[in-house]
Amino acid sequence: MNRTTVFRTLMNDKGYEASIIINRTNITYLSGYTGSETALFITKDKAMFLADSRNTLQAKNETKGYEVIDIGRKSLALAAAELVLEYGYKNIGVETETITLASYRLLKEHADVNYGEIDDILLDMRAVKDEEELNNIKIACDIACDALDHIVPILKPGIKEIDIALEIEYYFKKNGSEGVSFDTIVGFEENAAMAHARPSNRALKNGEFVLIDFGCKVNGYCSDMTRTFAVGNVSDEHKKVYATVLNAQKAALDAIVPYMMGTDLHNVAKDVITKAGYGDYFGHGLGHGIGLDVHEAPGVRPNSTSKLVPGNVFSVEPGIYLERKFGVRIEDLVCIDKNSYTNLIRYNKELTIL
Ligand SMILES: [Mn+2]
Repeated sequence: MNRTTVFRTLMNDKGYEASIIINRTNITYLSGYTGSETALFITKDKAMFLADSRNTLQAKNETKGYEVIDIGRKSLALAAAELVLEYGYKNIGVETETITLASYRLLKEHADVNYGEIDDILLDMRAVKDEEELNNIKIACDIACDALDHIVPILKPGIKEIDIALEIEYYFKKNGSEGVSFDTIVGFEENAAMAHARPSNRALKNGEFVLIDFGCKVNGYCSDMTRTFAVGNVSDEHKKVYATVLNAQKAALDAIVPYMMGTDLHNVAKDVITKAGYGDYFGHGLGHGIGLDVHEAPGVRPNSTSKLVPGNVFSVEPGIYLERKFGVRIEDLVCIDKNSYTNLIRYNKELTIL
């Protein structure tokens, strides 16, 4: 069954006669279209693709099973509202996390019916990867590992954070990926204590940690990995914190069982870090799903209601962040299968002193 058919069934089960899809990732996932500024109108028996003249040709080329409608100079919301009226539907699904208040008001003004949420249907569908999706993610992971091999030789005192980020991004585009899946994070020593450090002109010194968190895209699918390297003689505290993060990451990987709760997996890593005395310095969730978006379902964090089911791909990335000192994070991506899991990142994570 194709994705649009599956979605339609789930949408009908929720009581919606039609849905308006505007989220770019969801549009790509359902229709295959890779551009922007379009919408889908999916009913019980029709699948329509709304676009203006800039995008209609691309839509015809990339989509299958969709009737491409040229909306002229109308806004997408107005064109969708007119379809709601034309078909006389009363219950319409929308992506509440994506639609703007302005678009919602416009819909209500022109077609005053009930609009409800369908976000979870698509998040849950996207969370379970098919073989082709998984293969794209695997290739993206392999390219990222190769990129890391490529830049390790330049991790020497004097190099700047931005130089490393630039080199990784250049490598990605030169070696079969579409480019980065998110802005490359490179943090030296005290900058690594900021989980999402922006690469700066800070030059590397002997005895420091280098945290690199990065990923690329292949056919729209993201990879994401983090490694922390030591350059020269790092202190015992550096080593202790690194060992703690590594133990937490390994404990979490060992604990993965299909159908467990994401929040339980988070707690495995959190407990290791807490017992070592660093519980207050691991503030973020252990992991996140990944696919067409770099952050998607399932959630592997406190209070997540996600169950980790076969086909899920997510990160396992504990970290410890010591303000004004340094930070460590180690991140792999795993895919759950019927009995266990596969680690998609094949890259050394024992402490490497360069
Ligand atoms: Mn991540």
